[in-house]
Amino acid sequence: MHLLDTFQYLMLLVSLTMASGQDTCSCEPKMTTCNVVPCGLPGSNGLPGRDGNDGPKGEKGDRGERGAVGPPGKVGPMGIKGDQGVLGPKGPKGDKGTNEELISLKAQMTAMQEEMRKLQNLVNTYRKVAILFGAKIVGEKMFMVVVSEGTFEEGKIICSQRGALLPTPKNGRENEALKELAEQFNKQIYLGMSDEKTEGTFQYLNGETLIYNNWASHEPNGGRKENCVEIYTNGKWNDKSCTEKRLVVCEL
Ligand code: MMA
Ligand code: CA
Repeated sequence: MHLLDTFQYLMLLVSLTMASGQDTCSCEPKMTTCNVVPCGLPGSNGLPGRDGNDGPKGEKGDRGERGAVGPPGKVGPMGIKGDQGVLGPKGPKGDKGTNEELISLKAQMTAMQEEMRKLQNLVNTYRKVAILFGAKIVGEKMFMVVVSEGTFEEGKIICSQRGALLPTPKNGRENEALKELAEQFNKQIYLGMSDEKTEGTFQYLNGETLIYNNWASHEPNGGRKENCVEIYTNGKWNDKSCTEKRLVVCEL
């Protein structure tokens, strides 16, 4: 009983001290009516209230800073062809020809030389044959007696049948060779020319103009009656009727 009294007494003192230490009283008015204990101990703070509603929309902000560089775009169309480049440097020297090629070429040369030699021998043989048969060879031309007598027209046919022509001496050497035949047979020979087409203008039978002549003095003098040409045994030329019989000589 004695302890309880002491405790109650102490509690009373604490309460009085605390009450007198406060400047204002935040108690409810009802509490002030309290006679013995004017205010209770203050309660702990309550929980925070709910968030308020959204505020009004703010003003437009300032322009942002320039962004980073974007990725590259698609490849563009092909450009026009460029100019030709400058000449490149000279290439290296080629390989030396093979020995086999050289040997082959030499063999071909030797074969050709042998062929040439055979042909030359054959030509020489034919020349001898032609001379044996009385032919006159002048350079690449050959005159040959074929028939002892024939007119101009007959002679043309005879030579043509042998793949030859009536003789046409075109220089002094050729004329001399033909003259020797005339001299040898002691007969005049018709030449392969005429002025039948154009009186007074003698032409070769292919129509070309004469490039050489050996007219005797005062020849040609026969007019329209003498359209052919004969070579005398002295080598001189005379215009003559075409229907005489003459030594037929052909030219090859
Ligand atoms: C013959 C005849 C002519 C020639 C003369 C030359 C008489 O005619 O061959 O063609 O011109 O002789 O004297
Ligand atoms: Ca004449």
